[in-house]
Amino acid sequence: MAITIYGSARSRANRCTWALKEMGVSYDQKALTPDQLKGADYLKVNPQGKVPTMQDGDLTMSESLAINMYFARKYKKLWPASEKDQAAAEQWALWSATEAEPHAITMLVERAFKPADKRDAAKANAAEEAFKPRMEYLNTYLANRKYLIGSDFTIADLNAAACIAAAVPGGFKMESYPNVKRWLDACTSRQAYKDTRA
Ligand SMILES: N[C@@H](CCC(=O)N[C@@H](CS)C(=O)NCC(=O)O)C(=O)O
Repeated sequence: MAITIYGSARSRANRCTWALKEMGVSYDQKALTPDQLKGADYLKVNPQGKVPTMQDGDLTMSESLAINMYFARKYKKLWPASEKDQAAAEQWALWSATEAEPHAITMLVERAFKPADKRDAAKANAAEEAFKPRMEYLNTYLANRKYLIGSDFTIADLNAAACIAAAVPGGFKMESYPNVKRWLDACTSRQAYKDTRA
């Protein structure tokens, strides 16, 4: 039975379809209108009324980064081999979700998504200031590394890049963090990423 991903390409569902494309796994994608997102039918699938949700047989999951780690384990793709590196992949996913993404999303929402007259510049600027030390940390970490774990692109890179990339259309100047920029460019120039966003 095919995997179903609920959520459009403009939502966080695109990071799950990015992972599936990297792994060569087919899927059905169901985009939802705002009404459907909060409608009774979808609330039975995900009572939070959020996307993405993933269904694989009798398994229903939310949380995009956890969904991607499920895929990596299940298909044995992009999943580091050693227990130590698997722990690092989980560490990077949690760091991305808690330390990086909230600030990146705030910049994106307050500088690009909202209509111009509804944007809160002070909120966006505060998010930018909070994001800077996180990018400084990542920039130092990546100084002598091509990817986050070992020498190959893994699910850790995919999850972190998906969260951090949102800062760029949010007006964050990644050029000030050259190692992050090099790494992010390497991740987002992958064909599967481009296909997901096409
Ligand atoms: N931590 C969740 C966040 C899910 C989330 O907030 N998704 C947004 C779309 S990108 C959503 O469904 N928003 C609708 C709402 O909050 O009502 C994840 O990574 O999957």
